[in-house]
Amino acid sequence: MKLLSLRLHHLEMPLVAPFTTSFGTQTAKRCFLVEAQLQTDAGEVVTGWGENVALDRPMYSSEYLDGAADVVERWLAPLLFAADDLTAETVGHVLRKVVGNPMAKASVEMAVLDAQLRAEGRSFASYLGAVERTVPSGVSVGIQDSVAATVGAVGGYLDQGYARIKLKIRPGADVAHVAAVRREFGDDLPFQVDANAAYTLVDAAHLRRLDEFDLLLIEQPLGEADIRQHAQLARLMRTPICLDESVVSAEAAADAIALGAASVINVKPGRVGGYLEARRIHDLSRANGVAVWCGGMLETGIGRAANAALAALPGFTLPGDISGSDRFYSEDITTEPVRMHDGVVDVPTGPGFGVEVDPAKLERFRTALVEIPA
Ligand code: OSB
Ligand code: MG
Repeated sequence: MKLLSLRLHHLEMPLVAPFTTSFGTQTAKRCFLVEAQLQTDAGEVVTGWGENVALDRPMYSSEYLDGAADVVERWLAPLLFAADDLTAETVGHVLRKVVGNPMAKASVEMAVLDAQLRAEGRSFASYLGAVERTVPSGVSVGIQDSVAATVGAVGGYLDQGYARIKLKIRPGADVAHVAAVRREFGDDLPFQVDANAAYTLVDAAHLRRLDEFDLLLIEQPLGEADIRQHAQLARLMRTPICLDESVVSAEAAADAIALGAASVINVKPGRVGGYLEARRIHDLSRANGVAVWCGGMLETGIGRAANAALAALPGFTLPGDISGSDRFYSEDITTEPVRMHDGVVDVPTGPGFGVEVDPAKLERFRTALVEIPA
């Protein structure tokens, strides 16, 4: 294929409620969608959509939204336009000289992949070799101001039918909240926590207090670079250690597994540089007996649809952060919102990612449209 045009649609969408993690509170979602037009070898012109998941502040990852847009415009787009024989599988190679910036790379690879699959009339799930038609839907619950509010928020999501609760924690809002949720909702609740790197190894004795609550896992207790320290913490705790921020590539996953730093990995396609690298991490983890699950970055209906297909691979044995559109948005940008029903989300079956951008909603939420010159 040959890339004909590349446009960035910058969006701002209000959240239904503020979302608080150990690194801050978010009240709106800013992101950009990548619209790529390609010409196939048969001469057909096809359009594909990608989504950039970088947050607007560099507090989850060093990559942040405006930086990612700049990288796409100034450094990735020229390489893509210069490629004569572009496929989703070669995007990574074409972009190899640009160091890092996985979220920027993932968003353009995603658009090329969607276009390629649409040209073939093939669904992303079929392309991946997905084996499930639905995937269990977990929800990520933000840090609340009080233990009572945490119990209330969790209860609300369980009433809706979510299959698994992930509670955000930070020092000062951890053991008491976890204990209350366990007490209120019982030992059978699939329940895990996410610290977003808020602790240090010095906190090991404190973190060990979480062991008695039989959590599925604790996600990223320590810093992004602390692979060895996570391995040390894993020897001190019974709760399985899951890495999120630290796993920025298949190589990082291989190191974490070899060092015993993770018995579970949260796979976020954006964080690792794209869906193809995400599948490589799935394959590697599966071969090493490490469980994976699909994380989320408050994606719109586009990213969530793609995540649902990824999570339908056989190694995704734990429920993902694949909640319905209404968990974060009163209105999504796709013609059909992602729906959680009976604790699951359906894996899309249509060509490409199987969802369509609604032009009216796109216009409503769009703050800027950038046409990148070829
Ligand atoms: O750590 O998993 C995380 C959102 C933004 C940044 C980091 C994380 C999250 C979430 C949201 O937990 C999960 C979702 O999109 O549903
Ligand atoms: Mg996380």
